[in-house]
Order: sequence, then C-alpha cells, then structure tokens
Amino acid sequence: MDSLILQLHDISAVKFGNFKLKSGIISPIYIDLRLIVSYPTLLRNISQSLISTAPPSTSYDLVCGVPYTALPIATSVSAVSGVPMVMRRKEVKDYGTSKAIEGAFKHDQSCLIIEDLVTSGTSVIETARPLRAAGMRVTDAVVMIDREQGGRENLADNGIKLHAMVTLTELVRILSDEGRVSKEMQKLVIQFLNENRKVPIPAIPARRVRISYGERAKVAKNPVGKKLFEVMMQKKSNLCFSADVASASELLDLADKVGPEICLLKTHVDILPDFTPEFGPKLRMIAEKHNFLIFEDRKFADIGNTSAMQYESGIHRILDWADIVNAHIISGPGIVDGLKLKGLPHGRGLLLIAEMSSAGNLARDEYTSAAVKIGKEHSDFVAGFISVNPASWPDDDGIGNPEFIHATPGVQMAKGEDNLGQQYNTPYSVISERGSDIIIVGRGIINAENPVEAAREYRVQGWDAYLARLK
Ligand code: 5BU
Repeated sequence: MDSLILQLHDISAVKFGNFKLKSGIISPIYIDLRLIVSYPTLLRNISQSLISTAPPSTSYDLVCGVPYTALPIATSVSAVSGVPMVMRRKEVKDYGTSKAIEGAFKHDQSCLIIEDLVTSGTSVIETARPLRAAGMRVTDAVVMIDREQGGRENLADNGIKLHAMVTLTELVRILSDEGRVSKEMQKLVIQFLNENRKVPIPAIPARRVRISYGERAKVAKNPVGKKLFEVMMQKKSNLCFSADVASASELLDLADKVGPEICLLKTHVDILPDFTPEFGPKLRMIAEKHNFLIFEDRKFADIGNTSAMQYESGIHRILDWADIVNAHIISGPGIVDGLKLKGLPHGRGLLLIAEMSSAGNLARDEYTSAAVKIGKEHSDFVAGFISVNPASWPDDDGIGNPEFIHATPGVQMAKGEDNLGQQYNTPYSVISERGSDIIIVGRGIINAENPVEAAREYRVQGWDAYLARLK
C-alpha cells in the first residue's frame, strides 16, 4: 500500500498547494487519478489492491467503473480478476435502440462499483441508479481514496457499503512518514478535512413517472399543459378519446356521451363532411359542460408562416376552438415559432410529434431527440409530446422533464396491429411500462358495442396503471 501511495506521489497524481475544487472550496491537496492510465504496471497493482480492498464476504458477479476516470481501473480489475465488466453510458447517444448499460448481464446479478475518489458519493450513486434500473443488485463500492467528506454516510443512506483502499488521512500520514510532505502540510490537510467533513449531497430529483399529475401541473410552463394535468386529477382520467367518426353530428353526440370519462377529446376536423362554423362553439360548450380539453390532431408540417395561416384561417379556423394542436418538426423549429405567434396569445398549447405509432415510421433516434430539444427551447408553448415509449428516452437517466406531458396513440385492450400498420399497446403497458401520461383511444371505443362503457373501462385501466407506477 505504502509503495502504491508513493508511486502516486511520484507521478504527481497527488499534489499539495492551494487548489480550488469543483465546489469552490480551496483545498491544500489535489488528487488527479486520470494520470494512472499512462502507467500500466501501477494500474495493474492498483487493481489488485482494489480487489483485496473488498472484504472476502463481498460477492459480486460483475464490476462497473464510474465514468470516466474509473473506467480503465474497472477494466483492469476485470482483466486481473476475471470478473466480467459492464459499462454505464454517461451520454446515451440515440433514442429507442440505445442502452444505458453496455455489456452482458442478467437480471438479479450483483455488481460491484469501482471508483477512483469519493467525496460526497454522488457519482457512485449516479452510476448505481441505472444499474439498479436495469435489474442488477448494487450493495458495495470499492474506491481508491476516500476523502472522508461524507461519501461513506451518503452511500450508506443509498444502500451501498463503501470500501476504501486508503483514506485521505492515511494517505497524508504515509507521505509524511516517508518525508514527502512536511508535518505542517499534514496538519493543514487534517485541518481542512475537519472543516469540510460533510459535503451535502444534492437531492436527486424524482423520475417524471413517479411524480403525480397534480405536482406536474405546478411545474408545467404552458397554461394548457397545466390545465390538462389539473383536469386529469379532477376527473381521475388520463384518457383522450380520438373521435374519428363519419360526421360532425355523430362526433358531437359521442362527445357528450363519453365526456364524463375523458380529459381530452381529439379531432380530425378535415374528415367531417358536415362541418360548419358552428362546430367549434358547439364542441367547446360540451367540453365546458364535461370539463375536458380539445385537441385537433392537425399535424402541421409546413414552414412556420404557412403553418400559422393554416392554424388561424381557412374554413376550419382551428385556433378559435382547439386548446391543443400538434406538429411535425420535419421543417425545423420555425414551425413552432409560427404556431406560437398565433397560439400563445390565445392561451393555446402544442404537442410535438416525437414518435409515431405506425410500423416503419421514421420518427425515431435523432429525430426524436431533435423534437425534445425544440420542445425544451419552447416550453412556454410546447405542452409536451406525442410519444410511444418515452421511458426509453435517455434524458437524465429517465428522470425526464416533468413539465411535459406525453400522449400516446395506438392503444387498445389487446396488443396488436390493424391492416394498415397501426400498432397497439395496452393501457397498462403505455402508462406503466412505456412511461406515457395519456392514452389516446379511437376505434377501441368507437367500434365497441357500447362506446360509453368502453370509454369508462379505458379510463379505469389507464388510471390504475398511473397509480401503479407512482408506487
Ligand atoms: P385508433 O383508432 O385508436 O387507431 O386511432 C388512433 C388515432 O390517433 C387516429 O386519429 C390517428 O390519426 C392518431 N395517431 C396515431 O394513430 N398515431 C400517431 O402516431 C399519431 C396520431 Br401522431
């Protein structure tokens, strides 16, 4: 051990002086273990020492290094010990297909975390989270140096035992005994440690899907998004009825019947042969009576200027009666600027199409991430996204952005497909597994023998799935 510490000092991985730490605190000691990749023999010796740092009773099937400094250390530990390694991706590149964890592992395997230096323990906890989310057990972490600044306690609070090769106090004592640092410097470091015993750990925000719609109403930036969350709570409904029927009169009739069950009613106004300018006001009266919002599934896709005209004018005058519309981002962010110009003064909201439900659609990977980026830049107007599997989006390890609402089409009581590529998932899967907030149901209700009863059944299933995911 002593010789390892002396070697770390030799290569200037441990330095004494006046150093400003990330937290802003001035420290008399600075440790930079990134350098050890340049010294393979030292790296191997450190790995061997780390393996024996975990008590013999510690059992583990896998090792995982905290990115980035500990990645080569973990690789070396794996090579020396023969224990397979998994790797946590810090930035997950793509949506959908990408994984937060690389490597082969099985559910319920235990994984030992390897870290170079622990101060508050935050980085270890951030690595444990996706490992646990993927089904692995994480109970122990080994670290080269424990700075003794609260990491051990913070990790224990998160169910992780910390095993340190050496503490900062021991390290300085060894260097002092060997005449590498003066007694004064040793004293200074001890004093520094005593004054900075506990680095508070920043609170980890709850994942979006664990936060209630009511709480999310408070953080929603778009007024319609906020209202929608509130309506969902008031009516215990996350059901959007997609009223794709043959006429305006049939639509209005059904809207009045299923109104009590839904938080949102979705229209395709351009399929109604008997549309008149009275349609909007009539639908709004029914919406007010039953306390639901109106979503015209117009899927704007043109340049900003044209989309704004299509939104406001023509025979449909969508802006006048629809609380929410949606848009593709194929034409770039200008479409959001254009729609916002008209919509925001009217207190309207927009859903961006980040994913689609139909087989072979192209809204995936970088397209999805571009929609999210544009949405974040316009969160005053963008209330959320049309999505299919938002739980697989990698933003913030699935913490997500609670201010945005996710609505998912392609929902029926049984998984399946229609004959034109529409793909269906169940309410439970959409809300509880795929992490969406609203189920959009069309033919599942319209073609049912009793649409009102069917709507009630979808509402109950959608709401139960929401309650299940909060636990
Ligand atoms: P269904 O009858 O439940 O399959 O109707 C689904 C509705 O959602 C229908 O109005 C579609 O136009 C709409 N939809 C969709 O199915 N998939 C998508 O990706 C988007 C909208 Br965006």
